[in-house]
Amino acid sequence: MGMREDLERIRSEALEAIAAAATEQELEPVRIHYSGKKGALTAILKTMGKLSAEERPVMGQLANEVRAQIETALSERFEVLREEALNAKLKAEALDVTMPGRVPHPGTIHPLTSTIADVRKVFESMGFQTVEGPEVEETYYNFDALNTNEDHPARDPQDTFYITDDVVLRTQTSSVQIRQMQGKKPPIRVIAPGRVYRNDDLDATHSPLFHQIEGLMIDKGVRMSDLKGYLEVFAQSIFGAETRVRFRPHHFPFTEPSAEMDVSCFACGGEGCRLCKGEGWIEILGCGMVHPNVLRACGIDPEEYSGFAFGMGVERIAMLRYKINEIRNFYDNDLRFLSQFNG
Ligand code: 2U9
Repeated sequence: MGMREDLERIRSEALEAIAAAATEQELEPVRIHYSGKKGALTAILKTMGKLSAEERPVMGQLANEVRAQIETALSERFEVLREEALNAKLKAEALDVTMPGRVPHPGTIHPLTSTIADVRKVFESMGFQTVEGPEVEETYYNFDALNTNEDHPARDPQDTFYITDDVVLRTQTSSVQIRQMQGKKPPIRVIAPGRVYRNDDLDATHSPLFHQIEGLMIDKGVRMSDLKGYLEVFAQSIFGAETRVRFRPHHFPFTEPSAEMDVSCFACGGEGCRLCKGEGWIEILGCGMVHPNVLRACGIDPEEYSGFAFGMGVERIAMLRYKINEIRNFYDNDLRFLSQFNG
């Protein structure tokens, strides 16, 4: 067979193979086979020496033409396939910039946390400092120092969780204030928010774990009228400027005299409604003048100093403010409940 036929065959086979390659990876072996250093064209050109003097330039020209055509076809095909691959990749990784973004879910402040924060703010603005203490507490700090002696019913295991004979889960945050009084000289103005524990059955309004905020102010010449003034400011800040307060006599071992404070109903203004059960008044907290025995237990002379104290249940305040009728809602971690509070 002549060289011309060989060159023509290579040309048509090469062009066909180039057109048939569907990817750059398929085209590369075609390039090596036809135009590589050890390829079919090179092999033919090596036999040029055997040609006659007349034939050599003619075949040389044809060979150059075939090589140029194959190389052009290769580079054009490479270009097309590269572009196809790029387009396919772009399509696969397509990003729709018109899609709406995903809304972040930042969570909300728990209603007990926001109630504690609001009460703190009122008292901190009146010079009170917020203090904390242990939840597992010695009976001395939880009971004895608070004038609650050995035979007081509050100490009964029916009412209190005992860890040992003289260690309990605190039943009130007063123990925090006892520790404060022992470590400091008056004047003292503190509030103590935190968890407390009582051996109560769980129902709509009671939980064996709940939260309290207690307050204490000790100085020279602190009187019942100071207690009433501070607590009225508190009530008006939390329940509204029109809120009126009233004090009813009560008994606590750690205060004397003692009282419970009611606020005029913030739902009906005192007319009587479902929230205040027709009373016009709602019980909010307990309070009183710190018992001389409690001051003495803390090394404070009751002849020189006096003070008032108060305590309130955070769940109760939050239930009234947010019109919640089931205490378990606070602890269930159900987002349908929690997400209704935005701070
Ligand atoms: C010291 C001395 C006295 C804190 C007080 C109350 C009255 C009170 C209850 C409210 C509802 C507890 O959460 S509740 O069940 N508390 O009525 N607490 S006076 O008296 C103190 C505190 C500290 C050193």
